[in-house]
Amino acid sequence: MTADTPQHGLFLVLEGVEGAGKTTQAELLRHRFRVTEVAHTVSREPGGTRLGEGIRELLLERGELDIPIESELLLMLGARAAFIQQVVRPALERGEVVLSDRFELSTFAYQGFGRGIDLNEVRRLNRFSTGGIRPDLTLILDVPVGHGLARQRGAGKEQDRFEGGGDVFLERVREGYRTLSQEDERVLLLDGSLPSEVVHEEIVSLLAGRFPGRFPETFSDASG
Ligand code: Z5A
Repeated sequence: MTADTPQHGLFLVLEGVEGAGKTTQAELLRHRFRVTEVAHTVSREPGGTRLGEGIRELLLERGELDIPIESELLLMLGARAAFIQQVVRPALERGEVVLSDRFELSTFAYQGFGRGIDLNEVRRLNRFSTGGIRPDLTLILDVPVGHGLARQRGAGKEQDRFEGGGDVFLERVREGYRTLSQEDERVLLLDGSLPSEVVHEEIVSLLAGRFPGRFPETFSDASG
């Protein structure tokens, strides 16, 4: 949120290493928002806009491209500027709940802790791309790296550039997330290795408790 932009909606983010269950939880929440008539926008990063989906394809599917880590960072942030301007800010101004599958903590964890780019520089450039809009709450689904990768293999997902970085890289990313969760009260670490339905119910009761009056009573009662 910037000083000159009233933010009426609620901005929520799911984070975590590969296979942590972000997409699964985003879909469960999308369903819950729909059945309880909570106005919402669910999206993802990189992506969510035409530009962002184009950048996503470049970064994730064009393995033949040699992308320096500085370019990787700037591409993520280029996608983010469009995501904020075209998706997040308008939805917040409409008063909706915005739920994003990944956002700025991914950049801090992957490009900062993982790739080793100076974290202060990453944060500075990130602020430029977001215009200062920040999530009200970020939930990190924490799972051991091997556990998440095994889930993805089980789902038949092919390796992308980031998984190709190897276990050491992904361990740094996971540790990065854990460190970041200790620095900001708007960032919480959840156990993502529990069954999906259990994680979902924990998220729902956490949201209802953290933002009283923001969700209808049916939100915590609706059976998934
Ligand atoms: N990236 C970056 O470097 N910097 C940035 O700033 C941003 C991103 C924004 C985006 O890919 C890549 O971009 C990402 C970081 C980088 N790196 N990679 N790779 P992505 O977000 O599309 O990729 P992902 O994290 O690999 O997403 P994913 O495969 O979709 O994982 P997920 O969403 O966390 O998991 P899922 O799809 O919900 O579940 C995976 C499987 O596990 C599936 O079969 C589920 O049914 C199963 N699952 C899910 N939850 C459970 C539980 N609780 N128990 C058992 N099984 C489960």
